[in-house]
Amino acid sequence: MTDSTDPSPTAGSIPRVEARGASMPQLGLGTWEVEGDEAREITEVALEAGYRHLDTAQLYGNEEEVGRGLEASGLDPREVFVTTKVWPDNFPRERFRRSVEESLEKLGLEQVDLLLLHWPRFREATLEETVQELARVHSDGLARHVGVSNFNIELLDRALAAAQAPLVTNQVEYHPFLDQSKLLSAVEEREMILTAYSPLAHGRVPGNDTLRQIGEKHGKSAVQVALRWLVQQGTVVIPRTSDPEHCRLNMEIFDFELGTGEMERIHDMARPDGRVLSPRGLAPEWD
Ligand code: 1BO
Repeated sequence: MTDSTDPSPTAGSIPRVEARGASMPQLGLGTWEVEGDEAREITEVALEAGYRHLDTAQLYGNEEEVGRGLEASGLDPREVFVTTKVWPDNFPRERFRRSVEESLEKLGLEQVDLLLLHWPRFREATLEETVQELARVHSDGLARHVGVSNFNIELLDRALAAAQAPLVTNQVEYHPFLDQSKLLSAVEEREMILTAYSPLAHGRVPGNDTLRQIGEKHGKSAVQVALRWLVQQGTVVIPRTSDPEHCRLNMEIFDFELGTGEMERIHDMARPDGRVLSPRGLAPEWD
């Protein structure tokens, strides 16, 4: 590992998107299902490669390892945008704040950059009560920014109406096989950012012929084309990987541009059954 006096040549090359006072690096490292030493190691690899955005969650069970990777990178934590998410079991008031404090302890941080409600499941606390708890930890300084994940437009509007803090993002599944045009427009109209998780559609992207053909013209892979298609729509993208080479290659998406026809050709790949993640009991009625 290099130390902080020897930054990667690509550090700082990732564009940022701004909304409601937040400035998010447009590419982040997704860490869902990356655990233990792998999570620590890939965090270090990503930061050394130039990533400055890490995405974790209470559910992932890897906040401690992500925090250790961040510490081992030698970077000033203020240079890295860290997101975590509160699991619905912790939405009730008596558990919410304590759970966020535990997340911070595991991450080794005094504050996260972004704190999200992970899924819109409101059993013991209403959406409105939960959003108020989110706003409270924001105003108490535990999170610089707050937002939601997996919200449909109706839930998003209820959250915005209840929130006493700006909600900066809705983090949802988005990739070429899923039409998210309605939600993306709604998020943009509300001056928020859409963060795209599962951008590689759980392995469906790499072997796709259309993406490969488009990539050949640009000297890029199908994966890089899909990621580029997402960032070119103004979204933040958080591909998950535990493979150091993939992690580095996922960064090489800011040196080429897809034409209008290519963008449309990829939009046309969306299918009604394109969604890969919709857990029963957690997922809302999708738009
Ligand atoms: C239950 C799936 C979580 C992905 O963020």
